[in-house]
Amino acid sequence: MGLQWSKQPGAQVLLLGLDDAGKSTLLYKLKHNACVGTVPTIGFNVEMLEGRKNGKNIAVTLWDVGGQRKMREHWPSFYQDVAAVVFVVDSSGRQRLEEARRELENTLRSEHLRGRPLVVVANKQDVDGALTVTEIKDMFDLKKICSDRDWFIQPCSASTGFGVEEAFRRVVQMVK
Ligand SMILES: Nc1nc2c(ncn2[C@@H]2O[C@H](COP(=O)(O)OP(=O)(O)OP(=O)(O)O)[C@@H](O)[C@H]2O)c(=O)[nH]1
Ligand SMILES: [Mg+2]
Repeated sequence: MGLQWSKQPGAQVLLLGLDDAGKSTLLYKLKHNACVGTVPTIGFNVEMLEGRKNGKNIAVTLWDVGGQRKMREHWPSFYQDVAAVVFVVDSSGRQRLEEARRELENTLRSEHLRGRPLVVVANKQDVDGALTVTEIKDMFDLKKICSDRDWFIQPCSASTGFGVEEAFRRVVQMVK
């Protein structure tokens, strides 16, 4: 990572996505199994979790970087040594999906992230009328933009906890 001074052991996993997607809510649900009130992230939050892979415990460091437009220009300083990317999407409305798609596509173009696995988290599935994983997969054209990496799309609600553990398990399975 750009932040070598604070580099943590184990797999470094980056949580990205537009502002308001639910990245910090997801992070704290995973870490504390609690739905904490969040404020927009200026900078980043970082938490360590234990995952289980091939019968062994592995340390996973989750970097939750702010998604506001001004913050996105700092995303690339987190790309070095990343084992996997989690891209969180607000599935509750269509208005910002194109913006999210563009940011994801842009992120995946980075040389540092070449071949790194991607888990798209289709968050806010608790909201009535939320887009399904199939709709998001198609809108993002995930098959095409992820032709050179492992990927998975996970329905989730960071608020209720639905799909949260599954998303984390997927990430752990996919890191090299
Ligand atoms: N209904 C619903 N609301 C959610 C869910 N996840 C997060 N939210 C809400 O969405 C808002 C934004 O959540 P955050 O976790 O702060 O979003 P973020 O992606 O960290 O935003 P930035 O830090 O600005 O990038 C908050 O009001 C959350 O309570 C969810 O699964 N369902
Ligand atoms: Mg945040």
